[in-house]
Amino acid sequence: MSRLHPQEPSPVEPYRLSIVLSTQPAQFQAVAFKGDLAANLAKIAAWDYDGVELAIRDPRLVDAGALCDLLAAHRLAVPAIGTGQAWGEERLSFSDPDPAVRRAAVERVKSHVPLAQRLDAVIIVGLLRGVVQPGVTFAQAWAWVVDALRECCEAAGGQGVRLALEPINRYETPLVNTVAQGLELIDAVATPNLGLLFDTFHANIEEPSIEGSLADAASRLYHVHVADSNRWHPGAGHLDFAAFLAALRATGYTGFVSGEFLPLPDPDTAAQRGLAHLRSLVA
Ligand code: LER
Ligand code: MN
Repeated sequence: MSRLHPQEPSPVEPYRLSIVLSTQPAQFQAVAFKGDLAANLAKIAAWDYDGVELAIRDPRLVDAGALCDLLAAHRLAVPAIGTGQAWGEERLSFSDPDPAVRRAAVERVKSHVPLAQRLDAVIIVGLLRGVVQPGVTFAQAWAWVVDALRECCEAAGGQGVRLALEPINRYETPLVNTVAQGLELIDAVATPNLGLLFDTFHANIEEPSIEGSLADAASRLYHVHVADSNRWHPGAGHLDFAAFLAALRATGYTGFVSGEFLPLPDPDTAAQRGLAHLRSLVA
């Protein structure tokens, strides 16, 4: 299957598919691939994914030259860099009451910019925004997140890099659960290089209509995560991915659709079944 240039989506297969790959050990469960980077990239390319989304806790731990060589050897694009491990492993966040922690979170996001620019990847802000901590009001947490995003977006924008804010379900954070709240935050930050990441798993919990909220996100849709209703691979739950892909197409989105799902029944099977299910719907 031929890979597509970003500006030239095929009318037959408008979606390029990627899968989340962690460059370091991580506790977050919905990442199919952790461990041996070279072996995982080889497998993912052999299955005919078009790209990998890299979950990177700290760019200082990544040998960018070796990584780029491997990606080029396997002809894999990197549509996005995930930053949530800095929350999951280190508890860095934009909304921590400790200013030193907020500063470290902002600096961590800024430190992703050179690699993001090199790979032409968006930087994802998921759980790095944090939660509303005890003793902090929602308004205060929101204001800290606005300030942090503005600073990160200004630093990234100078290098032509975009940030994608991910609405996340209420069981993980109260800060931006829906597309509507995400658009409100984007308006408050008021920078041109901040958009949304739409994740079907979170949307299935939070959005009144998955297709309706996709349409609302359209002009600011920078990246997409797919997992089924049970966070297994697409096809393993009850989400209607044919309707989802049709609604996505209607937005004019031509970016990547990135698998972020549980490695079940095992990572290789999940990756292959998820890819096969999505491709069967657009074939
Ligand atoms: C990250 O992309 C995500 O979807 C969150 O559930 C992380 O906790
Ligand atoms: Mn996600």
